[in-house]
Amino acid sequence: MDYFLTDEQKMIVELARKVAQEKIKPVRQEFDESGEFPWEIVKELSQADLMGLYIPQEYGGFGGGVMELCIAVEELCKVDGGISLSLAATALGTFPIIIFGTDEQKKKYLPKIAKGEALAAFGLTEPEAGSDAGATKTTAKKDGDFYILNGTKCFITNGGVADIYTVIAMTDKSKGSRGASAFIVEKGTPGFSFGKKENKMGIRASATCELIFQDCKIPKTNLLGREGAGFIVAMKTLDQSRPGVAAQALGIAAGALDEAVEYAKTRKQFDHPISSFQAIQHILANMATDVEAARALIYSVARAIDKGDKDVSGASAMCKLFASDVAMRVTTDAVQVFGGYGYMKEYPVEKMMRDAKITQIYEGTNQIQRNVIALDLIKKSAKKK
Ligand code: COS
Repeated sequence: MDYFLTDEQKMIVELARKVAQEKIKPVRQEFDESGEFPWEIVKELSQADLMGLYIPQEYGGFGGGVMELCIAVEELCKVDGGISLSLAATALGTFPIIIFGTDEQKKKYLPKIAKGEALAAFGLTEPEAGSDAGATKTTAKKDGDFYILNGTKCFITNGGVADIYTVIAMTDKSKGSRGASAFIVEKGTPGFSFGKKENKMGIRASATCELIFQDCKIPKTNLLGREGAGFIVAMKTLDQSRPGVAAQALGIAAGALDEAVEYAKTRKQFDHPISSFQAIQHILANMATDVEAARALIYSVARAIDKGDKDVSGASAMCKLFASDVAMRVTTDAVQVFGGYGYMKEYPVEKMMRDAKITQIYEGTNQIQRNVIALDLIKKSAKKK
């Protein structure tokens, strides 16, 4: 289908495809096995000017939006769903600064991120505050011109490798989620260290680790938005970033579909390529329909966000819910089309299936996405009356 991308967007797709095919594909298996962080690919993404796609031009970025981010992530994830997270997770950590940062904060942090000189990460999740983001335990106590942070964040993508962290902490526990605030914390700040690096099922080339704050003193100028607005900062950030996770899922699914079609054309059984059997054709047809439907939804929501639609919580959650379920179905079917070979590490589809799973979990489980969609639906129906 032709989604009528602009010439600039077509160029982004081409650039991302080139990096994916020439730089990522040859090393994807190696990084999956080692679980090392792919610094050499971050360099390639920076040199291709892909790290600043969604950052405004006045702060050194390309000046695109969620759509530009999504098409790049999709293209990269067709080849590898983990390596390109250096870009997508940086976007998640950067959106709070773009949406809520002051001009000074933007000038200080965005140009470095746009050039690929600094990665970012988003610190919301805690051992006891996953789906229940409002149950944050990390505290930020005001002390003159500073805040003192204490607590632990877990499962933080780009944890340890990022230089800039946007972190949610409680400034007033008595107010519940209205007592949360958002802060920018720089790597190297005394009292800020990293804990366990996670050994994951998939997206193994992305860095995931704990953030530990022990009397970590940060200037009050690092507060994002106003005190008490941290929960809203987190929710608005997720509204904007969930289409990016959906694009990751879409890329993984589209990559698996391509692999399955190629394999079905070459694999012979009963003297015929298995692509000639209707049983296989129907699997491929379902996979292709799923992929196209996910793409259509993601592109339309990304375009709506970029055009300034602020009422996107439900639609953004739909993107992630639908595309991640598609990724799981399509990659599982790709393994099925490959048969026994699909289960083996010599072929890429088993990794795609492992990489797909996380998209149903992070940035809110799909159960949480359904809650968000349903609440939005009910709220809007009440307004109509
Ligand atoms: N935009 C603006 N405001 C929002 C909002 C959004 N997207 N979502 C919620 N709010 C507001 C609500 O309107 C409410 O405001 P009032 O107090 O003025 O009524 C406030 O925030 C609290 O909302 P709610 O009562 O719905 O909060 P809950 O504690 O019930 O939590 C969910 C809501 C479950 C949606 C939230 O905790 C969530 O998104 N959890 C998943 C978090 C997540 O994605 N974690 C993954 C880690 S990040 S990789």
